[in-house]
Amino acid sequence: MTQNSPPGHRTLREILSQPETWRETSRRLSADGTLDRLKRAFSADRPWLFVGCGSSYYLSQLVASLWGRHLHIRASAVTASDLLFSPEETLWRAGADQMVLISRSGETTEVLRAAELLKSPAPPRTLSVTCNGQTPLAALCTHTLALPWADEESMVGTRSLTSMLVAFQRLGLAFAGDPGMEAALDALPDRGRAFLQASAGRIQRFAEERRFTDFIFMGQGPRYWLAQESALKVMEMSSSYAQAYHTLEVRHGPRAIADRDTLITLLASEASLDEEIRVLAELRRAGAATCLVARRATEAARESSDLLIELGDDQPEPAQHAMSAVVAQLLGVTIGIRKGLDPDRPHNLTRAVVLDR
Ligand code: F1P
Repeated sequence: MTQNSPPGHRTLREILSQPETWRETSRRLSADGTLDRLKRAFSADRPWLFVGCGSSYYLSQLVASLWGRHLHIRASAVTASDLLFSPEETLWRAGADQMVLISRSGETTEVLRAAELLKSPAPPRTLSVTCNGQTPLAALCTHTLALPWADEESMVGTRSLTSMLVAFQRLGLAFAGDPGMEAALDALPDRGRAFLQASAGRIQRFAEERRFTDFIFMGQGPRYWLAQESALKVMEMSSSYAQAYHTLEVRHGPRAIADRDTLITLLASEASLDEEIRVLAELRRAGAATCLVARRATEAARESSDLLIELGDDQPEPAQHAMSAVVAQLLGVTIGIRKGLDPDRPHNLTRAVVLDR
């Protein structure tokens, strides 16, 4: 790729390549025995602590939430900085002796420091999950799960995050089998490709045609962490102001910013669909534009949204999170380009935060 490629070209290409990286992730992890190896080294019966920064922190929270909710594996997550600043309290709260350090680059200083801290006095079982196996992080951990095929040329992480999510979903299933979820992850690459064919153009056109200055992403349960990741993508790629809330929390103050310059995106969950759509409808009546990502297009879903993205209702919900994450990636890259920015080279960002040590 030359330096002269059009703005956002690389990022967009990587966003659209995700179904293939999901396929590769599932194929490699079972073909090379990684899942069996990790299943033998770690335990589903002991608590886990996930650690990361930025997108890797949101992924940590998302996976901890999904493992607990669907697989009954006890897991929690912290930022690397919280572990560094208050290690005793953090480790006591988590009660974990299996640590997962997530870093796409494997170079983020805070994560490296956290891995160093965990080595003493008694080294626990530590798993580094990264898209670059040849990093200092891997050297500091007892085990490594590397997904180099999912790494990006771009600065902003897109397919790396969703592919690490698929890897964690596969690992969770290795511990606590769920045939329905296994089948849904097998089908995910084809579903993802069909989803992009049906929805990518609609999301891009919507983001090109409408002008927004503020963005709110809403979700409940695990989707709250997807909402955080979504807001970060829009911030990074389009230098816009984006926030994330638990859906029903938006009534408790944030709705004050809802007007015609605000885009509010709901990542809806089936269990709370009616309640969440009520919030979305209220915000639309307050003047905001609304985007709804949901399993099915009910009448209320259609009435409350300017852009409705359907995921399909014939797959388990956790198998759809990777596809849900793509919506904000496409919004971010399209809005960044429309604002005259280059999402391949976001303002003030580096690929990883590497500090003087
Ligand atoms: C973590 C991270 C990214 C963010 C930014 C700085 O990177 O916070 O999520 O987009 O570019 O670094 P990593 O530890 O996952 O490599």
